[in-house]
Amino acid sequence: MNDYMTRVLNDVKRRNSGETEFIQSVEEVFKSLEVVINAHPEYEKVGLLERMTEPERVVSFRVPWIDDSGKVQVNRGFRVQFNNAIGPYKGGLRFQENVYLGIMKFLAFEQTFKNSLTGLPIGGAKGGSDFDPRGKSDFEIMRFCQSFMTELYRHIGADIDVPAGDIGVGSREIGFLYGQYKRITGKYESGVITGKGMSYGGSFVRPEATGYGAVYYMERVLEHFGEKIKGKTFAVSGYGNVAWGVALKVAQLGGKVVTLSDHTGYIYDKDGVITDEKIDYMLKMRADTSGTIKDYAEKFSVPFFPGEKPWGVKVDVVMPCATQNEVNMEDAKKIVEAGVKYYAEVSNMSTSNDALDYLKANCDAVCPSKAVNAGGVAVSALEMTQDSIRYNWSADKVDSKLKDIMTNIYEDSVEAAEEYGLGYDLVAGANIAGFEKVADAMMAYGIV
Ligand code: 2IT
Repeated sequence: MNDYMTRVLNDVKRRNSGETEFIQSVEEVFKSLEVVINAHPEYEKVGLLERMTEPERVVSFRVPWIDDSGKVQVNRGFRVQFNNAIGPYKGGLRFQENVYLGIMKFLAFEQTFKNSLTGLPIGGAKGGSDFDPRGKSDFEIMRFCQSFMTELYRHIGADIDVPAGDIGVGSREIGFLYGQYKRITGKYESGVITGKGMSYGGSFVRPEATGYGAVYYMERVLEHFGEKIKGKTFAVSGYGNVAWGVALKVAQLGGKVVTLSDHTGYIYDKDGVITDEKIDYMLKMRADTSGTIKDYAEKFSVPFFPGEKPWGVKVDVVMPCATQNEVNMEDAKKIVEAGVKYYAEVSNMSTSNDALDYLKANCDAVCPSKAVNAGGVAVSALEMTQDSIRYNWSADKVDSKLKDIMTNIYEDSVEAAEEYGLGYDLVAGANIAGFEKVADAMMAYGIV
């Protein structure tokens, strides 16, 4: 890394001490950008990287709510508005026990580059809370969401900042959040949040979009190697919305997902998660937050491996779909040993930085989350468009736009890496292509 980048990185480490995920994501992006920064000495003169690595605004707030037993509970809420150079802030809300500022900042930083890659006019943000939705009643979830929105509403708007879902925030939570926003503001401003139900301003294909988009991206990668999804086996982690969309699209295209997992272990289904019954069962498991992945093993009589991750299973493609840092160096070695050729992160920053380098050196293709999972937020941006014209496009129309967007992301990434002499490097290419559009806009604005 050159002197300028080393200096900025050291400042980031000092200023965000203890926020390991955020520092990790900045380091990962910087590795790819050295060639670009070397070619553009004007960036250092205007402190571009210093500004790009400092969020424009961070809001942290108290979320008090009352549980079913009448006890007062308090959680911490966040919204990190990282960068709105190319459009209103946009990014999901995550409700999970481990949420703290370091996770919010890494997700908002990644989101900035991801949203740029979609080619659509959206800036980067993320929010959430350390609220743990597991085992909570619907009314507890509702009271929490209402309290959360009672603070958040003053920071968001259709042209300001547009939240959506992430881990722990699905259609039920989006409904409660939007209902409270509408009540507080007295406005029907559907473009203020995405992932809405179809009866109140949602978009067809938004629930499937992240998983479908990831598989469309993988189709392009396989095409590059003269291969197809048909007949391929996939190891997937998680069993939530993202894993569900992947399983569904892979099955439609004649491949099969053979593993699913959660924090308790993984299941191996050699016949594949391909029937409607199995794919619908994933939705049922997700709705019932008290269950675990073992329920799938029992229901369909397949093996369950307690306490283990699905890395090391012999498959053609590995797609982590659960959470950050779910593939570390030890896991990466198992993946390579199993002869896996294609590795695509679907969950944000699925891989530790050393493991990502190791996989890049040993697999035919390694695909970064900010490109692979961008279909979710891309369809969110299409939802915003439909909200603004007060008209719904058909599912086929949204799906075909999603496919085009994923193809463009793939091609832009390939070209960006080639332009800087890096060869077929989808990780560097995504970082460079995502960075360039944001950088151009920031250069136009002067020092802001
Ligand atoms: O990580 C992500 O891109 C999301 N959780 C979706 C964000 C969005 O605004 O749809």
